[in-house]
Amino acid sequence: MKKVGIVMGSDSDLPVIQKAVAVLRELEIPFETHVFSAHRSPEEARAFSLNARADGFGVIIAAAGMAAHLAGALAANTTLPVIGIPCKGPVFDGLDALLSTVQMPSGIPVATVGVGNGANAALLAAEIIAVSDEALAGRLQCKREADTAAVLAKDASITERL
Ligand code: RP5
Repeated sequence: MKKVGIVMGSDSDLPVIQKAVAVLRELEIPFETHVFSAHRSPEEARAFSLNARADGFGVIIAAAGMAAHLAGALAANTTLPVIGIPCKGPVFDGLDALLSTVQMPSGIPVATVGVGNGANAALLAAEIIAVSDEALAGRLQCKREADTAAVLAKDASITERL
């Protein structure tokens, strides 16, 4: 199976990445994590992205905050799908990173999930890989059904309590 490459701009983004890692582990998807910054270590970020397809990756997840260039910078050097996770910074509550990540000019797309939503980034990565992997598609379907059952259990519990 293709690996998911997870890149964070700083180790301070780790709490967001941990949500993605939990989902990838649950779905038994191989992944590799790195700290590469579009600003602080641009050569390493570029090399990772340039080599990602040859290195066995199928999707890249990129998490960054503030002037969040990371997802776009990685996308510039690969035709693999890149999923951006905007992270909250000390001001603007993540709106700065959201706009920086989602507002890519035409030609270099970044699929952007909600601020801090590592779980959705991993699920989207899984859905992309599952296009050509029936076993993974089955695990995704099971997870979807389990998540629905959990919501229905909450419905029953609230109705009973109130
Ligand atoms: C971004 O700047 C990182 O992705 C992080 O979200 C933010 C702050 O980084 P640190 O100053 O905490 O290393 O590049």
